[in-house]
Amino acid sequence: MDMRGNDMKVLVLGGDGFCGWPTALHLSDIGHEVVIVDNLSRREIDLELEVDSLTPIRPIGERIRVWKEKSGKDISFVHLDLAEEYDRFAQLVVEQKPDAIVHFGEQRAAPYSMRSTIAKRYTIDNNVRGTHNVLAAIVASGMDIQLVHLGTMGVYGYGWSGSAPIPEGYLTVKVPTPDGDIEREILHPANPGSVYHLTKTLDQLLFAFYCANDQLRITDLHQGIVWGTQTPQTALDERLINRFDYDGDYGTVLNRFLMQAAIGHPLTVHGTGGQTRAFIHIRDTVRCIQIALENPPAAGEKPKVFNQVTETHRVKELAEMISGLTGVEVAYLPNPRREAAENDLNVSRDKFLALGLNPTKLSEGLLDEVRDIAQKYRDRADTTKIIARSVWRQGMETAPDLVK
Ligand code: NAD
Ligand code: USQ
Repeated sequence: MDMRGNDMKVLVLGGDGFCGWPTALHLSDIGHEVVIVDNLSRREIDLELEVDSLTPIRPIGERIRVWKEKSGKDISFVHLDLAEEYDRFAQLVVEQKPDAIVHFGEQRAAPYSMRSTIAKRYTIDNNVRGTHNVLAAIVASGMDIQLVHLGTMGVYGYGWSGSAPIPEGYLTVKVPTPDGDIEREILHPANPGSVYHLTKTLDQLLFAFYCANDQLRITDLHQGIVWGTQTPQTALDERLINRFDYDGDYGTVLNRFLMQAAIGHPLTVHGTGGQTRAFIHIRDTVRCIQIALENPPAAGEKPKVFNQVTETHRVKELAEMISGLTGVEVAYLPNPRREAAENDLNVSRDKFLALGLNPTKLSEGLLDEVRDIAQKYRDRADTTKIIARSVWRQGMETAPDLVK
């Protein structure tokens, strides 16, 4: 099948998750044949942490039935562990003959990855083995299958390159030699801030090797923090609703602040709030995946890297903005993480814009999100799960509950 715009068969690994589910629906909506592969481990971690999505997510079978009812389109689901079930996955690839694989299927919370020795080992085993199994299965199939992987802005770390913009994946460096300087293009140095982020830097090396050795076609998307909940497809029916994490391990900063504002909980800034991070709305995430699929690298090219971000903000400024909109106070709490108290962040993001991405602005969507999601489902919140309690090193201090 044609890879540029015409219908493709796509395996969406991790397609039951926060980014994977709306992406599966978006790709199905625009005419691709979608197969979701997921071991439902994210739902099991909710049970382990005794938390639940703020939004009432339905079982995967029901989600898929409702999508068929609403759109007339089929999505299939395979319950499979990418890290543990290599043979089944390799067989699935041969049977399904996908044109492309989109890989979201990893443990993605930095605090969860730091909470215990068990969680550190699980995150490394799950993510690195899973990614390597995907690559090995593509090679073993002998087929030309494009891989799009969700990486993270956190592979670059914060502050490494001073005020220079963070490039899209690669850096040109001068190497001094006795015969004069030579120029080389290298992967941007890795500077992970958690065991989770470390797995994404290891993934990058796996991709570089398999592109060079086996001529695989791989795109690595260095995504910023995703905010928002719904896409046009997940909003079609309440039974298609996307998950919304607000707890101290899986909740990400902006969605946490929006939920906290909706229930009148002080906004939980870690430290001074001088941390600057990159953001993207979930509606733009799904568009970026589509654009990446439509613009694959050629065989033999090194991995194609896009910075998948639309805005950068300081945590403190986000808290002040939401406090100004809602009147909820800002709390400055001990930071449970080891991270720079302050950093600037200047990110190159020209590639997606050049390919037609029209970003959703944070300033336009914040209040809708508070009203339509956070306030609507506020009664489902467990306020004892809000404070972040996973610490980067034993003995670090965390805040007490601030429940009002
Ligand atoms: P999520 O936890 O909601 O979804 C991940 C999905 O993968 C879950 O459904 C989980 O059950 C599945 N999964 C995990 N391990 C698996 C395995 N071994 N086999 C099969 N399925 C497995 O996470 P998300 O927020 O949707 O993130 C998806 C990807 O995007 C992750 O790789 C993450 O690193 C990346 N990302 C997320 C964000 C964000 O803000 N959410 C930002 C940047 C990058
Ligand atoms: N923070 C607060 N208060 C909170 C929660 C977080 O001040 O209540 C701070 C954190 O200390 C950190 C920043 O906000 O400085 C971002 O934290 P986060 O939990 O929103 O994001 P992070 O841990 O970086 O991870 C998330 C996703 C991960 C993805 C990453 C993209 O969980 O999967 O890879 O965002 S990025 O940050 O660009 O690397």
